[in-house]
Amino acid sequence: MRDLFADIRPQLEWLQDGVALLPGFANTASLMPLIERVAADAPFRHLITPGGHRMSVAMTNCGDYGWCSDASGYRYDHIDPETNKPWPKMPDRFRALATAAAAKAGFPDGAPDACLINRYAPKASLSLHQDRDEQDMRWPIVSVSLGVSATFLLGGLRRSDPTRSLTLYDGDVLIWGGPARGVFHGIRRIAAASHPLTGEYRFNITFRRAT
Ligand code: MD3
Ligand code: FE
Repeated sequence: MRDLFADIRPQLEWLQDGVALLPGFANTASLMPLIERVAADAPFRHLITPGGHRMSVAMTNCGDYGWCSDASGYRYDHIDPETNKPWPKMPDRFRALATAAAAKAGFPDGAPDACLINRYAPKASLSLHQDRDEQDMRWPIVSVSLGVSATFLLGGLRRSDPTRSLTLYDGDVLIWGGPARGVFHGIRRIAAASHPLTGEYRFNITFRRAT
């Protein structure tokens, strides 16, 4: 019976408690110019972790708060430390996408005030971590994948919990709420590949409520 649906992607799939996938929900072709506009004012950069490592993922932010990392630690800041100016405004269409996706997964209220944009070149990766720098854990995290696909590692609440991998494709949107908010997760080394929209890159946009 199940194989009859093997060629159909559902509109919303619960991957586990608190994790919803909206396959291909985002119109990435229309999002890409908005990313470029943000990056024109707040260029992508490789942050340094508190442990002194240069991240292989390049990052920028838009919205009222941006995620920052340096020798002193992780934080959300209204000011971009590279430009000493506030982060670029979050495009209205970014906010509309994030709130629409959250509503589909059962979060009808609230809106993001922070938006982190990650850029992965071939061989870039993001090691297993939790996101715990946000003050508001009621609104979920909404993530949007663009361009080259990636292998996402989904673990549990403890670092030692087993992980499962899933492939994230261009346009996929994930919503992480409630019990899933604190799970360990990461991105495997990106393979050398090409996508018509982004070339060799993968982009990921995460929407959060930082305050
Ligand atoms: C689960 N980004 O920016 S998105 C991150 O594809 C991050 O760039 C990855 O992990 C990326 O922190 C993964 C999916 C994601 C994002 C945040 C989460 C999953 C999450 C926060 C809590 C639990
Ligand atoms: Fe994360």
